Amino acid sequence: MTGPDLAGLAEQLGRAADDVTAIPQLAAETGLDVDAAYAVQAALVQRRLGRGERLVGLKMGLTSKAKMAQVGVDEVIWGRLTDLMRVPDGGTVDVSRFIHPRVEPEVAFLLDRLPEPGEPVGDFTDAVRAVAPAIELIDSRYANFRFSLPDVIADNTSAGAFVVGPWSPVPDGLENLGVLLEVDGRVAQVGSTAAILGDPRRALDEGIRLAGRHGVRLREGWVFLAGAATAAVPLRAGAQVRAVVEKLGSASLRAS
Ligand code: 0L1
Ligand code: MG
Repeated sequence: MTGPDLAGLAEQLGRAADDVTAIPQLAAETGLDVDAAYAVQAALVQRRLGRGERLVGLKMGLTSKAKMAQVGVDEVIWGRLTDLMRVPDGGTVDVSRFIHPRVEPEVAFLLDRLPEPGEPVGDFTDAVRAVAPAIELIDSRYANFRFSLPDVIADNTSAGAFVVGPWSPVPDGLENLGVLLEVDGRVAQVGSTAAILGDPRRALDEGIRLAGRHGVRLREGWVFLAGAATAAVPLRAGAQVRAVVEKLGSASLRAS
C-alpha cells in the first residue's frame, strides 16, 4: 500500500496560497497522519525556500484554550517562519495576498544559545536574548478556516505574516502579563500571557521538544512566536491593528 503523495499535497497547499484560493481539507481523503503532515509542511516551506526565502524562526500554534476552542483542535503545534512573512513594526500588509486573514496578539522571543537536542532549556535567559510584543497574521488555506489536526500542520499552522515590536531584555516574570488586541483604536480582545501554556516560557520547551522530533533544531538569532494570548480576529482592508503586552510595549500593522 502506498501512503499519501506528500509532495503533491505540499504543491496543492502552496498553490492555494499563491492563488489566494481556499481548497478542501486534505487529510481525511488521503489518510494523512500527524507525522506525514509535518513532512508535507517541510516540503511546503522548502517550496518557498526554493524561491529564495530564508528560514528565520519558528512559531507555536494553539497554545491557548481560546485558540483551541476557536478552531476545534486541541494539540499544541508548530510551524516555520520565513523572512518574506515578516512585516516591519508599523508596516502595511496587503490583505489581498490572503484568503481570510485573522490577527492575534503574541509574545516573541529572540533566540540565543539553545541547548543540544534532548537537553531541557536550563536558564531561560541563556536561551532567549530578548522578548517583544508581536502580531501574527494567520490565514488557513482551507475553505471556511476549517481543518483537522493533520490538515493544519500540513498547512504550516496557518502561518501568513508576522510583526515583531521593539525587543526588550527578558523581564523577571512573563507568566501573567496583560495583553490587548486593538483594531482601529478599539479593544477587540483582552487576555493574559498566562493563556499561553500557563507561561509563554513553556512554549519554548515545547517548541524545542516537538520540532526536535522532526529533526528541526532552533537556531541562534531566530524569532520564536510563543503563541497567541487570545482568539484571533478577522483582518479587513483599512484596519489599524495594535497588540499591547504589559511591560513589553506594542506592535502594530496597517491592513491595505
Ligand atoms: O498560530 C496559531 O495558533 C494558529 C494555529 C493554526 C490554527 C489557526 O489557524 O487558528
Ligand atoms: Mg499564532
